Amino acid sequence: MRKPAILITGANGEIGHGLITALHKKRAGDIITLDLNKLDSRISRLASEELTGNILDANLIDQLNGEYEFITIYHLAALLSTRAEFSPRSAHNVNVGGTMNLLNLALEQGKSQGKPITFFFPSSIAVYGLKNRAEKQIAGTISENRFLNPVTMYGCNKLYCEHLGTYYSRHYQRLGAEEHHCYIDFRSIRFPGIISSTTIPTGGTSDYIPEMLHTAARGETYKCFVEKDAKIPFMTMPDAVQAIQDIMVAPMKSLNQTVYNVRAFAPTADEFRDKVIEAFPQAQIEYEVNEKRQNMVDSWPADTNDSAARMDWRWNPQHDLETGMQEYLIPNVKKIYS
Ligand code: AKB
Repeated sequence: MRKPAILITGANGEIGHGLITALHKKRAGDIITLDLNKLDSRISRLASEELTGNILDANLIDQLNGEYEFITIYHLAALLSTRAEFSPRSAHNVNVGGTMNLLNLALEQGKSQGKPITFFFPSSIAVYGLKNRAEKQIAGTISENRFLNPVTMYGCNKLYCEHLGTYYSRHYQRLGAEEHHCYIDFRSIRFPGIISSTTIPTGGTSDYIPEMLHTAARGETYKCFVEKDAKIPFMTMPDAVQAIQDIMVAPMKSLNQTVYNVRAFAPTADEFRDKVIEAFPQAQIEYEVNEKRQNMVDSWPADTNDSAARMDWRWNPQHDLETGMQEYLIPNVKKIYS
């Protein structure tokens, strides 16, 4: 008999840490994790089974299909934007090839269980592409259907996988003899930059904000790789994890789309710097701009419109910049680094 379970790929990543903890607390069911690296000791005890392996390993995916009856799949594994620009081909293989493997696993599971498997896919503001700062200025706050011209491999991957998920969910094999059945209930969120008090991102381009905070808390000098007026949306990790849980429990009929923007605040690099210095007056935060990474940030929106998420599944962030700093980020990073 296959065991009912939840699957989380990329479980050792930043979102993985927060999501496992939240699902375990909620007693959501047995959690099976799959990651290239062994799980961090802070979360490994929360997993019912921890698999160290590669989402590109088709045999491993088949083995999972044979052993478990997945109720929900959280497919978090991905190479982030900066890392992807250094190795576009492996980013495509992991981000797109890996997602195809997990969508096909969900399809097999849905067919054998005779009902749709709920599938969560973390997308990103990187799906948007603005030509330059002037267009970014004019565009302002962007809703889901505009400026979908990604200029990074990561952005291309995320946008294509959004379409793949919608295809598998709503249009799979439309010329097949069989009438279309929905075996995958695909739900996706376009995340802004995310700031965690307990983990630091690797390989992203929105990393300048969490790096600035954690470096200051460690009492070290931080050289910010974007301009003072660089601006994109952000949210705290608890809000990111809450957004995932909220969209995944929303009734299917209330969802008018498969992909949603979410955001909480959008400070410039310098506005965030001021907040960090308020909390750590000794902090040394300088600017050493990396033009190429600056261009990537310039191609992303200054802010996104999340009214669809608020309407369809009552998304509502707990933290704005002030409360995010005072109630969550500062107290926790002070505890960690003191
Ligand atoms: C990145 O910077 O690559 C990610 C993202 C914004 O999707 N954090």
